[in-house]
Order: sequence, then C-alpha cells, then structure tokens
Amino acid sequence: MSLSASLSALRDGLLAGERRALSRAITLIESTRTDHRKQASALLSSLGGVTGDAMRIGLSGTPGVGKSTFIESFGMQLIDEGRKVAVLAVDPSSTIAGGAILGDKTRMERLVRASDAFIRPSPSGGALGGVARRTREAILLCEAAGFDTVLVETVGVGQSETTVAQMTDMFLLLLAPAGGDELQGVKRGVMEIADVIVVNKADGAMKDAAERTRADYASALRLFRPRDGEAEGYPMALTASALEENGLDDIWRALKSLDAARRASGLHARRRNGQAQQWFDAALEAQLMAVFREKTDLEDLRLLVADGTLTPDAAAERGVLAFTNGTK
Ligand SMILES: Nc1nc2c(ncn2[C@@H]2O[C@H](COP(=O)(O)OP(=O)(O)O)[C@@H](O)[C@H]2O)c(=O)[nH]1
Ligand SMILES: [Mg+2]
Repeated sequence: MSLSASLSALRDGLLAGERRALSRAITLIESTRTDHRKQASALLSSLGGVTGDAMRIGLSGTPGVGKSTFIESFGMQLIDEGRKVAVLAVDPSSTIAGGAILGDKTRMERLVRASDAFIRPSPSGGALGGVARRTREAILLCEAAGFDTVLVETVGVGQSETTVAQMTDMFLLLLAPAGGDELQGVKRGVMEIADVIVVNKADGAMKDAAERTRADYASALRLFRPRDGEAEGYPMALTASALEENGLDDIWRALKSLDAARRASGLHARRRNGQAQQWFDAALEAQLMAVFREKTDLEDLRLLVADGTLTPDAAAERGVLAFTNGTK
C-alpha cells in the first residue's frame, strides 16, 4: 500500500530517528478514530522488516519499590554503553492524564534530557486489551526509530504483568527487602514470569535484609519446575541499589547472557513467534468485535436482557445469528 505524503514524511522522520516523529507516530497509534487506525495500520505495515531487533525488557513492581529510580540509573548506564533506550509504560489503572511515568519524570531527570533516550507515559484509561495493542505497536515504532533497548514498565496490578511479559523478551521483577522471612505475598504467577528478580534498596540499613530476601527468593525459585529449554541458572535473584547505582552491572550482564543463550538455542525466536500468534488472536478478536458491533444492533438486545425478556446467553446467540445472517 502506498502511503500518503504526510504518512510518508512521518515514516521518513521515524526512520531517521527523530524523536518528534516517534512521538507523533505513537499519538497516531493511540488514537481510536477509524481514519487514524487505518493510517496507523498503513504506517506499521510499511515498517515491516525494519523493526524487531531491540531487546525488549518488561519491568514491574509495586508502587514505591523504586521502578522510576531504577529505570533512570539503569537507563543511563545503558546509554553510557552506547545503547539507545526507550521507556514505555503500561498502566491500565491510570485515570489521570499522563499515566504512570509522567509524574515520575522528576526521578528520571537525566534520562529525560538524554538524547539517546525516549520516555513515553502510558495513555490513560482504556481496557487492558487496548493498552496492550497500543504498547505493542509503540514498541515497533521505537525499534523503527533506532532504539535498541525498550523498557516496558508496569505497576503490579492484576493482569498487567502477564500482558507485558507477553510483549517482551525478558522480565524484571523489582521487590523491596522484606522485614521478616515472609516473601511479601508476591503472587506465584508473577514470580513465574520473572526472569530476574531484583531486590532493590540494598543499601544503608536495609542492605542485610535485602541480601536475606534475595536468598529467600533464590530458594523459592529453585522450587519451580524448570522451564523448557531455558538457560542454566534462570530465573535468578539479585540485589541492587537503584539509588546508589549498585548491582546494575550484574543485572545487565544477567539479561545479556539470558538473551544470548535464548537466541543461540532458538528459544528467543520461538517466544517471539508465540507472541506474534497471541497478537494475531487478539487482533482478530478486536477486529471481529468491531465489525460485529457495527453490523449488529446490540442496543435492542441489551434492552431485552435488561427487562428479562431474554437471558444474556440467548440474546448473545440471537445477536450472532443476526450477524451471520447479515441482517441488522
Ligand atoms: N534507599 C533506597 N531508596 C530507593 C531506592 N530506589 C528508590 N528509592 C526510593 O524509593 C522511593 C520510591 O521510588 P520510585 O522510583 O518513585 O518508585 P516507583 O513507585 O516504583 O517508581 C523514592 O523515595 C526513592 O528515592 C534504592 O535503591 N535505595
Ligand atoms: Mg514510578
């Protein structure tokens, strides 16, 4: 498909690595307007082949654990190594415009100013499915703009960790040092998707507690069933101080060797492939529902459900029948 002149200019700017073009392209993919969706789709299709090479790293942790501080320190370290770092946020719970990252920009002062960094707050509101689609597309745009490292941050709420794990190559879980020997009630499902658990705030008076917490998690991780084809020693637990910038080297080394091992064994490609399949299923469902809603009069059926004339199940059946019969 040939692009319009303005889309073509946007694509050129994006490929030249202009952050303004990247911002505008992300705004386009965030729009729910039908004409914008068409343009976004055309833009993404035209980028086929130039995206996909970045290291995509998911990062999660409860509010206050130090995510923003970590991203600032870690991101700056990667930039010093010559990498280009994009930071995206997934925050379906956010109702305030600007979302998770914006209010935190003070904690990312250096990263915000760095020319090799790009920080994008999560758009507010919307169902997790829509947020996931936008974030996946934003990852591709960042890659097209030359970012070789994409950090996707999410707060630890409900399904969002799983959603982020499904769009990234590796997953970092940030935890705080525990007071006693309890494992902070971290959900098993969240621990299972983590590749590297980082006990942050390993400094000052909390240093020893952090090391004990790390050891507790390391033992807990050993109880999990080994993952098929996974690199030796993963998932692993490490300590760090985002504030004092300690332990970040080890985390980066752990991520790089996990990435290298998975690329060598084919696991990286298999994961990406599985993610593409999941994305296809989600896109199919979303597009099918959009067409369905457009072609079927759901309001009448809703009323019949509301006044008890039809059961929800019978109403749904009637709706699908009306759709497949092509009647409105
Ligand atoms: N002592 C210590 N405090 C930290 C560390 N990392 C973050 N903090 C502090 O923890 C608080 C919350 O940090 P923030 O990065 O905003 O956490 P977020 O809510 O997960 O993004 C701030 O007061 C930080 O200064 C660390 O490594 N050590
Ligand atoms: Mg934060």
